Amino acid sequence: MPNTKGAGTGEDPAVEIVAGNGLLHRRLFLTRGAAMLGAGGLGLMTARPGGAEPLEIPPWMRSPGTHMSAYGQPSEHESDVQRVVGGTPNVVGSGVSFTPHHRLHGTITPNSLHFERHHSGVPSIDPQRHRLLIHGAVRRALTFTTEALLRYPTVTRIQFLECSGNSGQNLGPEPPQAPCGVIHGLMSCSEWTGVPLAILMEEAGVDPGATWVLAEGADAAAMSRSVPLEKIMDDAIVALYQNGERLRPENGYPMRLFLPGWEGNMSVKWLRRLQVTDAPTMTRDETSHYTDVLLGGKALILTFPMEVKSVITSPSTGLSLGAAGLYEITGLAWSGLGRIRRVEVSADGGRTWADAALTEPVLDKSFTRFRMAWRWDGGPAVLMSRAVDETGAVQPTRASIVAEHGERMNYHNNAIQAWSIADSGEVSNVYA
Ligand SMILES: Nc1nc2c(c(=O)[nH]1)N[C@H]1C(S)=C(S)[C@@H](COP(=O)(O)O)O[C@H]1N2
Ligand SMILES: [Mo]
Repeated sequence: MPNTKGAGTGEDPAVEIVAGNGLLHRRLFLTRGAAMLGAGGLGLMTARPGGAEPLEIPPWMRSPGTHMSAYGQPSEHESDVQRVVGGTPNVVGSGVSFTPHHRLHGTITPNSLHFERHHSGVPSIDPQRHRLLIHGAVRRALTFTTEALLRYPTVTRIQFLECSGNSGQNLGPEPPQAPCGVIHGLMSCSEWTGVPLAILMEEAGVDPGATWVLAEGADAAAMSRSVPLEKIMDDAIVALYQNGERLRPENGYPMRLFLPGWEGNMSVKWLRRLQVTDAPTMTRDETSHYTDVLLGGKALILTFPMEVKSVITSPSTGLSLGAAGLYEITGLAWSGLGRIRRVEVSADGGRTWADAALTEPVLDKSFTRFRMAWRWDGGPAVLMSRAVDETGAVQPTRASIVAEHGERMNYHNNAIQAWSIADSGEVSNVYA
């Protein structure tokens, strides 16, 4: 791998090329980085060396601004940063809305932009009438009001939620030319606060020999999934708060099951019933859907974790590069099996790779933001990212997933995403 100080840049010997087609050492983002970007003549951004001209006094400085507001809204200049809403033809209330990751930064998804997946619309639930029942193979069945649950001890964790259908479009024969947030927008990351289910299960007294729990939602679909008791007792919560405020109706108000790292479908929203059993119930949602076809027509069922994955959110389709020069390549990496250990980036379609900088904190089963400095020479490039998690699992190629499952696979696509940059700066989705 090339590792030559200053090679090819001609300006600053500290600018170290770390891989083909202009990838620069992540040191650029550390202490000296900022100064170097200006001093190095890398053509970054548009800041002009300061002249002596005084700044104008704009209209908004000439009179006081508007009043306080009871519930804040984004700037009117950002009103086009929205979820992309899609429905299922002829099925009332069924559909998805996608988080516009190509317009966001950091790792926390604002509640108003959290993705949605509903099988039968968003129920309008009166929290006073809602009940959560724990029953089945327990010493005593328990019914909780919302008010009662709000008095239990809670835990708070920053974790992602990803639909197992996320990125499924990329398994089709042609790469979809849609924004990053539409191809990969069935995932979001929030700070979730809720009651550990272990506490509630201990109160109910689980029978020895019980191994599974059926979770059912209070929507018109009564969506339900079977969850191994081990997961319920490990890190499952009944989530009540999302990024500090009570859950939004579309994300499960007044309470949802939240299963860190597992396919989104199992985090049953509007949770109303947990039945302790000694086998999976084999509900509609875990047999007809959410199964992973294999070549030859067999299918895997009950495949729970969302495995190691990453995606470059900028640059990505729909965004266009301007002049040649220095760019920040940035994106998200996550794993349902633990922390992200490493993210590598390639600018030459996977021939050479270099380590991206990971933004702290790198949390368990959470989004991790990565950054890579890139000097675009104005020619064609193919950008890719490849994540490794703390179990050592490496994000696979699309080709390896297709070899195992064929192109009829819909779920659990954690393949490497490639974005092609044309001379014009236009970005498109390619299979590489
Ligand atoms: N009761 C109920 N729970 C549900 C669903 C649903 O339609 N009904 N959708 C599931 C699916 S497929 C996913 S991916 C996640 C989506 O959660 P979100 O809408 O909060 O993003 O919720 C899951 N829980
Ligand atoms: Mo989903």
